[in-house]
Amino acid sequence: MRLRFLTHQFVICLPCFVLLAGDLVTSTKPTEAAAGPSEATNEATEVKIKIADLAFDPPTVTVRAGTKVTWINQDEVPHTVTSTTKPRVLESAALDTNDSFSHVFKELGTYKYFCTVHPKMAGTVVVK
Ligand SMILES: [Cu+2]
Repeated sequence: MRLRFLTHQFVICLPCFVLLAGDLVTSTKPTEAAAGPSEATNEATEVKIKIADLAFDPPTVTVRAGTKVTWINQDEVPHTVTSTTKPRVLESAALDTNDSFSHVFKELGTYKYFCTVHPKMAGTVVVK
């Protein structure tokens, strides 16, 4: 009885675990690295932002200069990654499903962007 309960619980949590694992790759990598012994391990070299359900996920990321940020469209409709102000640091083509767009942020600053197809979709990359 007890064993069966545990097994049941495991099955329920497996998809959660997969989702969590996916999130860990994108959002907790810098945090994980921050616990490291030296400054060098503190720098994530790549951060991924998922585009799904008409939103950038996570909507805001904070990275160090030199970080490559990659957006991956996991939606059924096309999206763009476009700076809100000119000159446009970010100006992707329309990304179809599973297309991705990358940019290496070399200069400090706050980079706001949106989707030209769905202007209410907004995101921010903070480089510091
Ligand atoms: Cu869009």
